[in-house]
Amino acid sequence: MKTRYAYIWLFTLLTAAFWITGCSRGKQKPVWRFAIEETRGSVQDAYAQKFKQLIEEKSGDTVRVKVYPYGTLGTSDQLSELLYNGSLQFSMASPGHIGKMIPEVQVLLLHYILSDDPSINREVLNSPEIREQFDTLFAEKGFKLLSIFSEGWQVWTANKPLRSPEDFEGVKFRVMTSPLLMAAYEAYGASATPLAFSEVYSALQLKMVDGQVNPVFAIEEMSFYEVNDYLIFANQAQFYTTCLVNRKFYDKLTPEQKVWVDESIEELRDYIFETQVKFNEERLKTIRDKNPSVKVVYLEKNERGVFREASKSVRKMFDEMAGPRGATLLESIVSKVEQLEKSASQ
Ligand code: 6CS
Repeated sequence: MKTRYAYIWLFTLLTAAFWITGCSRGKQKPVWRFAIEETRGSVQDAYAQKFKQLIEEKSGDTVRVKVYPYGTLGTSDQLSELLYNGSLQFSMASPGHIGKMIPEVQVLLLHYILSDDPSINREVLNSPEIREQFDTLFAEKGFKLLSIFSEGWQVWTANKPLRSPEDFEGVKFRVMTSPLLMAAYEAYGASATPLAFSEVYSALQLKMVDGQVNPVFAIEEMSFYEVNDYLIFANQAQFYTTCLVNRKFYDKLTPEQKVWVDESIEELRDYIFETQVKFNEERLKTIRDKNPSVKVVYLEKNERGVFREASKSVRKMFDEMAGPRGATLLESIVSKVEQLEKSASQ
């Protein structure tokens, strides 16, 4: 752990030195540093690589984007610190981790709040009235929110089927580090254990935890299917992440550079939606090929209904943790989902 902190400090110092020497001489091509919370080949990597390609093209190769995959700089919490202090210019920040710093964004972790239809959710989370609320919350912490996007359904993995809250009794279940996620799984009867992403595989292997939750592509990428042989789809929530830029850095960009960033983010919207669908479908096949003893369970409507009921108590906790602005955000999301579902059914 000490080594990790020392490395982060060293990275910060080297970055500062680079900017002071390189930029003051005005000779170096600027490097925009972009950290992701996942490894190469992941959904976040696809996003960052496409962003790199678009920025480098739009800038006529006058700007370089360097992508740092998970494991090269630190945990999600450490990436947020580096983004905050300006050592990184861009970073992914999942609500399951950054929710400790901005409690209101934990709204994206609540179960059975959004629609079963991911394209409706996409519209909801991109609607101006909801984006405005998120934008303010991130801006107050020194970040500019560039996008919120889904990485697919959150799928439970364990060594037994989890079809009811009774099945969760006594199950040690790994969650991301947000307190709301702990409450969400404790409401189902599990004993929730917050851990960094990098620690999950060994925790499962050493039986410190019995199960965890992540999208299919991440279950494949992190090899969780080697240590858990049930994949359970309860469609309780999708995995959402946010793409952030350091606000001071963005504010100092030239109008032209801001256009490159804004246009690239806009162009990434459809690309990443389609990419995550493709990755999750393909990787489910890969998991089945690599571990034929994996069993995939899709919960029935009535089984999901039981979890839906159990999840309701967590909304009160969210109100307590996230206060009035969190409550307003939740209300806006729920009513927008209702409105869009209604018009889709007409
Ligand atoms: O479970 C986690 O901690 C991580 N899961 C994904 C899919 N992305 C980043 C996050 O940190």
